[in-house]
Amino acid sequence: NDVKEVDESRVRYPDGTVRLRNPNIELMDQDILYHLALGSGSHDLVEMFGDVKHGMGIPSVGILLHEVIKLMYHAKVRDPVFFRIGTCGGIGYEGGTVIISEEAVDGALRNVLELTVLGKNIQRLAKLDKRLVRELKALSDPEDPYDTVTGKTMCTYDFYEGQGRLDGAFCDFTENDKMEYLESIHKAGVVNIEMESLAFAALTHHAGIKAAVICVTLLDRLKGDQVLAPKEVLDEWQQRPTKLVCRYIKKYLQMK
Ligand code: R2B
Ligand code: URA
Repeated sequence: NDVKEVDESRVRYPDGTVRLRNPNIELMDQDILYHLALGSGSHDLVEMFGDVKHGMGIPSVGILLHEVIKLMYHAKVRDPVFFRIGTCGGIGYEGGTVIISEEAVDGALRNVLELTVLGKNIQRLAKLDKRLVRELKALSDPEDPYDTVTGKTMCTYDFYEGQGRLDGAFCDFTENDKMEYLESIHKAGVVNIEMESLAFAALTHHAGIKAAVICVTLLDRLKGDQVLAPKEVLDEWQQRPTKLVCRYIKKYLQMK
Protein backbone atom coordinates (compact mmCIF):
# COMPACT_ATOMS: atom_id res chain seq x y z
CA ASN A 1 0.00 0.00 0.00
CA ASP A 2 1.73 3.20 -1.15
CA VAL A 3 -0.80 5.72 0.22
CA LYS A 4 1.29 8.00 2.43
CA GLU A 5 0.29 9.68 5.68
CA VAL A 6 0.22 13.48 5.51
CA ASP A 7 3.32 15.00 7.10
CA GLU A 8 2.00 17.90 9.26
CA SER A 9 5.22 19.91 8.86
CA ARG A 10 4.76 19.92 5.08
CA VAL A 11 1.24 21.31 5.16
CA ARG A 12 1.55 23.91 7.93
CA TYR A 13 4.13 26.54 8.90
CA PRO A 14 5.20 26.64 12.57
CA ASP A 15 2.83 29.61 13.15
CA GLY A 16 -0.14 27.49 12.07
CA THR A 17 -0.68 29.13 8.67
CA VAL A 18 -1.31 26.86 5.71
CA ARG A 19 1.65 25.84 3.59
CA LEU A 20 0.74 25.06 -0.01
CA ARG A 21 2.17 21.89 -1.53
CA ASN A 22 2.57 23.65 -4.84
CA PRO A 23 5.64 25.86 -5.34
CA ASN A 24 4.08 27.47 -8.44
CA ILE A 25 1.61 29.61 -6.48
CA GLU A 26 4.35 31.68 -4.82
CA LEU A 27 5.82 32.51 -8.21
CA MET A 28 2.56 33.87 -9.62
CA ASP A 29 1.89 37.65 -9.67
CA GLN A 30 -1.58 36.95 -8.50
CA ASP A 31 -3.79 33.93 -8.03
CA ILE A 32 -7.37 34.16 -9.28
CA LEU A 33 -9.77 32.02 -7.26
CA TYR A 34 -12.18 31.86 -10.15
CA HIS A 35 -15.03 29.93 -8.50
CA LEU A 36 -14.99 32.18 -5.44
CA ALA A 37 -14.81 35.37 -7.55
CA LEU A 38 -11.76 36.45 -5.52
CA GLY A 39 -8.15 37.09 -6.38
CA SER A 40 -4.96 37.58 -4.38
CA GLY A 41 -4.20 40.69 -6.49
CA SER A 42 -7.65 42.22 -6.61
CA HIS A 43 -8.65 41.55 -3.00
CA ASP A 44 -6.82 41.93 0.29
CA LEU A 45 -7.42 38.34 1.34
CA VAL A 46 -5.55 38.69 4.64
CA GLU A 47 -7.71 41.68 5.58
CA MET A 48 -10.88 39.94 4.38
CA PHE A 49 -10.31 36.44 5.72
CA GLY A 50 -7.20 36.49 7.94
CA ASP A 51 -9.24 36.52 11.13
CA VAL A 52 -11.72 33.85 10.10
CA LYS A 53 -12.65 31.65 13.04
CA HIS A 54 -15.69 29.42 13.43
CA GLY A 55 -18.02 30.21 16.28
CA MET A 56 -19.73 27.63 18.43
CA GLY A 57 -23.31 26.98 19.28
CA ILE A 58 -26.75 28.11 18.23
CA PRO A 59 -26.12 31.89 17.94
CA SER A 60 -23.14 31.36 15.60
CA VAL A 61 -24.87 28.82 13.40
CA GLY A 62 -28.04 30.95 13.35
CA ILE A 63 -26.21 34.01 12.00
CA LEU A 64 -24.36 31.88 9.48
CA LEU A 65 -27.56 30.23 8.26
CA HIS A 66 -29.37 33.53 7.75
CA GLU A 67 -26.60 34.65 5.45
CA VAL A 68 -25.96 31.34 3.66
CA ILE A 69 -29.71 30.92 3.04
CA LYS A 70 -29.78 34.43 1.53
CA LEU A 71 -26.71 33.54 -0.49
CA MET A 72 -28.61 30.55 -1.95
CA TYR A 73 -31.40 32.94 -2.94
CA HIS A 74 -29.16 35.59 -4.49
CA ALA A 75 -27.12 32.98 -6.32
CA LYS A 76 -30.31 31.19 -7.53
CA VAL A 77 -28.96 27.83 -6.32
CA ARG A 78 -31.31 24.94 -7.14
CA ASP A 79 -32.18 22.30 -4.54
CA PRO A 80 -29.27 22.93 -2.16
CA VAL A 81 -28.52 20.34 0.52
CA PHE A 82 -26.87 21.58 3.73
CA PHE A 83 -24.68 19.47 5.99
CA ARG A 84 -23.56 20.25 9.52
CA ILE A 85 -20.48 18.16 10.26
CA GLY A 86 -18.74 18.27 13.58
CA THR A 87 -18.13 16.69 16.93
CA CYS A 88 -20.34 15.60 19.81
CA GLY A 89 -20.47 13.56 22.98
CA GLY A 90 -21.88 10.05 22.48
CA ILE A 91 -24.56 8.62 24.74
CA GLY A 92 -23.67 4.94 24.86
CA TYR A 93 -21.25 5.19 21.93
CA GLU A 94 -17.50 5.19 22.25
CA GLY A 95 -15.26 7.88 20.75
CA GLY A 96 -14.93 7.78 16.97
CA THR A 97 -18.50 6.69 16.23
CA VAL A 98 -20.24 8.57 13.42
CA ILE A 99 -23.79 9.67 14.24
CA ILE A 100 -26.37 10.85 11.71
CA SER A 101 -29.14 12.79 13.44
CA GLU A 102 -32.73 11.69 12.88
CA GLU A 103 -34.00 14.77 14.67
CA ALA A 104 -32.72 17.47 16.98
CA VAL A 105 -34.10 18.08 20.48
CA ASP A 106 -33.30 20.62 23.18
CA GLY A 107 -32.13 19.84 26.72
CA ALA A 108 -35.72 19.07 27.73
CA LEU A 109 -36.22 16.72 24.73
CA ARG A 110 -38.38 19.23 22.81
CA ASN A 111 -38.06 19.04 19.03
CA VAL A 112 -38.24 22.84 18.60
CA LEU A 113 -35.94 25.83 18.47
CA GLU A 114 -37.26 28.60 20.71
CA LEU A 115 -36.41 32.18 19.74
CA THR A 116 -37.39 35.47 21.27
CA VAL A 117 -38.49 37.80 18.46
CA LEU A 118 -39.81 41.28 19.30
CA GLY A 119 -40.13 40.19 22.90
CA LYS A 120 -42.26 37.16 22.09
CA ASN A 121 -41.21 33.52 22.22
CA ILE A 122 -41.63 31.73 18.93
CA GLN A 123 -40.99 28.08 18.17
CA ARG A 124 -39.64 26.49 15.01
CA LEU A 125 -39.75 22.75 14.40
CA ALA A 126 -36.27 21.20 14.35
CA LYS A 127 -37.00 18.69 11.60
CA LEU A 128 -34.44 16.89 9.43
CA ASP A 129 -34.89 15.04 6.15
CA LYS A 130 -35.59 11.34 6.97
CA ARG A 131 -34.76 10.17 3.45
CA LEU A 132 -31.40 11.93 3.52
CA VAL A 133 -30.65 10.16 6.81
CA ARG A 134 -31.34 6.78 5.14
CA GLU A 135 -29.26 7.70 2.08
CA LEU A 136 -26.32 8.73 4.26
CA LYS A 137 -26.60 5.65 6.48
CA ALA A 138 -26.56 3.46 3.34
CA LEU A 139 -23.21 5.03 2.42
CA SER A 140 -21.51 3.78 5.59
CA ASP A 141 -19.12 1.02 4.59
CA PRO A 142 -18.95 -2.27 6.54
CA GLU A 143 -15.18 -1.96 6.04
CA ASP A 144 -15.09 1.35 7.97
CA PRO A 145 -13.21 0.70 11.23
CA TYR A 146 -15.96 2.44 13.20
CA ASP A 147 -19.74 2.35 13.52
CA THR A 148 -22.12 4.74 11.81
CA VAL A 149 -25.45 5.00 13.62
CA THR A 150 -28.60 7.13 13.61
CA GLY A 151 -30.71 8.55 16.41
CA LYS A 152 -31.90 11.67 18.20
CA THR A 153 -29.39 14.45 18.80
CA MET A 154 -29.67 16.64 21.88
CA CYS A 155 -28.55 20.22 21.33
CA THR A 156 -27.66 22.32 24.37
CA TYR A 157 -26.77 25.95 25.03
CA ASP A 158 -23.77 25.02 27.14
CA PHE A 159 -20.98 22.45 27.07
CA TYR A 160 -20.65 22.00 30.84
CA GLU A 161 -23.76 22.33 33.03
CA GLY A 162 -26.04 22.18 30.00
CA GLN A 163 -24.61 18.78 29.06
CA GLY A 164 -24.62 17.48 32.63
CA ARG A 165 -20.84 17.67 33.08
CA LEU A 166 -19.35 17.47 36.55
CA ASP A 167 -16.15 19.27 35.52
CA GLY A 168 -17.29 22.84 34.73
CA ALA A 169 -16.49 25.96 36.77
CA PHE A 170 -19.83 25.36 38.50
CA CYS A 171 -21.72 22.21 39.33
CA ASP A 172 -24.83 22.15 41.48
CA PHE A 173 -25.78 18.51 40.93
CA THR A 174 -24.37 15.14 41.95
CA GLU A 175 -22.90 12.37 39.85
CA ASN A 176 -26.10 10.42 40.53
CA ASP A 177 -28.23 13.28 39.18
CA LYS A 178 -26.04 13.42 36.08
CA MET A 179 -26.23 9.68 35.42
CA GLU A 180 -29.98 9.60 36.01
CA TYR A 181 -30.42 12.38 33.44
CA LEU A 182 -28.09 10.83 30.85
CA GLU A 183 -29.74 7.40 31.27
CA SER A 184 -33.17 8.98 30.87
CA ILE A 185 -32.30 10.78 27.63
CA HIS A 186 -30.60 7.59 26.38
CA LYS A 187 -33.88 5.75 27.02
CA ALA A 188 -35.71 8.47 25.09
CA GLY A 189 -33.55 7.71 22.02
CA VAL A 190 -30.87 10.38 22.35
CA VAL A 191 -27.58 9.05 20.99
CA ASN A 192 -25.44 12.18 21.14
CA ILE A 193 -25.19 15.75 22.44
CA GLU A 194 -23.81 18.79 20.64
CA MET A 195 -24.53 22.51 20.34
CA GLU A 196 -25.78 23.47 16.84
CA SER A 197 -28.21 20.89 15.48
CA LEU A 198 -31.39 22.49 16.86
CA ALA A 199 -30.89 25.78 15.00
CA PHE A 200 -29.49 23.99 11.98
CA ALA A 201 -32.50 21.68 11.69
CA ALA A 202 -35.06 24.37 12.52
CA LEU A 203 -33.76 27.11 10.23
CA THR A 204 -33.10 24.86 7.21
CA HIS A 205 -36.56 23.32 7.66
CA HIS A 206 -38.09 26.79 7.89
CA ALA A 207 -36.28 27.73 4.66
CA GLY A 208 -37.38 24.53 2.89
CA ILE A 209 -33.77 23.40 2.52
CA LYS A 210 -32.86 19.72 2.81
CA ALA A 211 -30.31 19.25 5.58
CA ALA A 212 -28.43 16.64 7.56
CA VAL A 213 -26.34 16.64 10.75
CA ILE A 214 -23.41 14.23 10.95
CA CYS A 215 -21.13 14.27 13.99
CA VAL A 216 -18.36 12.12 15.34
CA THR A 217 -18.36 11.29 19.05
CA LEU A 218 -15.29 12.39 21.03
CA LEU A 219 -16.19 10.27 24.06
CA ASP A 220 -18.99 8.26 25.60
CA ARG A 221 -20.69 10.58 28.09
CA LEU A 222 -21.97 7.58 30.06
CA LYS A 223 -18.30 6.94 30.88
CA GLY A 224 -16.94 10.42 31.55
CA ASP A 225 -16.82 14.15 30.87
CA GLN A 226 -13.29 14.99 29.71
CA VAL A 227 -12.11 14.67 26.12
CA LEU A 228 -8.99 12.57 26.67
CA ALA A 229 -8.10 11.16 23.24
CA PRO A 230 -4.76 12.40 21.83
CA LYS A 231 -4.80 15.14 19.17
CA GLU A 232 -3.82 12.81 16.30
CA VAL A 233 -6.67 10.46 17.20
CA LEU A 234 -9.15 13.37 17.45
CA ASP A 235 -7.95 14.69 14.09
CA GLU A 236 -8.56 11.34 12.41
CA TRP A 237 -11.98 10.93 14.04
CA GLN A 238 -13.02 14.38 12.85
CA GLN A 239 -12.44 13.38 9.22
CA ARG A 240 -15.06 10.64 9.46
CA PRO A 241 -18.24 12.76 9.01
CA THR A 242 -16.55 14.55 6.10
CA LYS A 243 -15.78 11.19 4.47
CA LEU A 244 -19.44 10.22 4.62
CA VAL A 245 -20.54 13.54 3.11
CA CYS A 246 -17.91 13.18 0.36
CA ARG A 247 -19.36 9.76 -0.51
CA TYR A 248 -22.80 11.36 -0.74
CA ILE A 249 -21.57 14.20 -2.97
CA LYS A 250 -19.70 11.73 -5.22
CA LYS A 251 -22.81 9.57 -5.60
CA TYR A 252 -24.98 12.62 -6.20
CA LEU A 253 -22.64 13.92 -8.91
CA GLN A 254 -22.57 10.50 -10.61
CA MET A 255 -26.39 10.56 -10.80
CA LYS A 256 -26.34 13.94 -12.60
C1 R2B B 1 -19.55 20.28 19.31
O1 R2B B 1 -18.33 20.62 19.76
C2 R2B B 1 -18.35 22.00 20.16
C3 R2B B 1 -18.15 22.08 21.64
O2 R2B B 1 -16.95 21.47 22.00
C4 R2B B 1 -19.67 22.53 19.70
O3 R2B B 1 -19.52 23.40 18.61
C5 R2B B 1 -20.36 21.33 19.27
O4 R2B B 1 -21.60 21.35 18.81
N1 URA C 1 -19.08 18.57 21.66
C1 URA C 1 -20.06 18.71 22.56
O1 URA C 1 -20.91 19.60 22.43
N2 URA C 1 -20.09 17.85 23.60
C2 URA C 1 -19.16 16.89 23.77
O2 URA C 1 -19.24 16.14 24.76
C3 URA C 1 -18.13 16.77 22.83
C4 URA C 1 -18.11 17.63 21.77
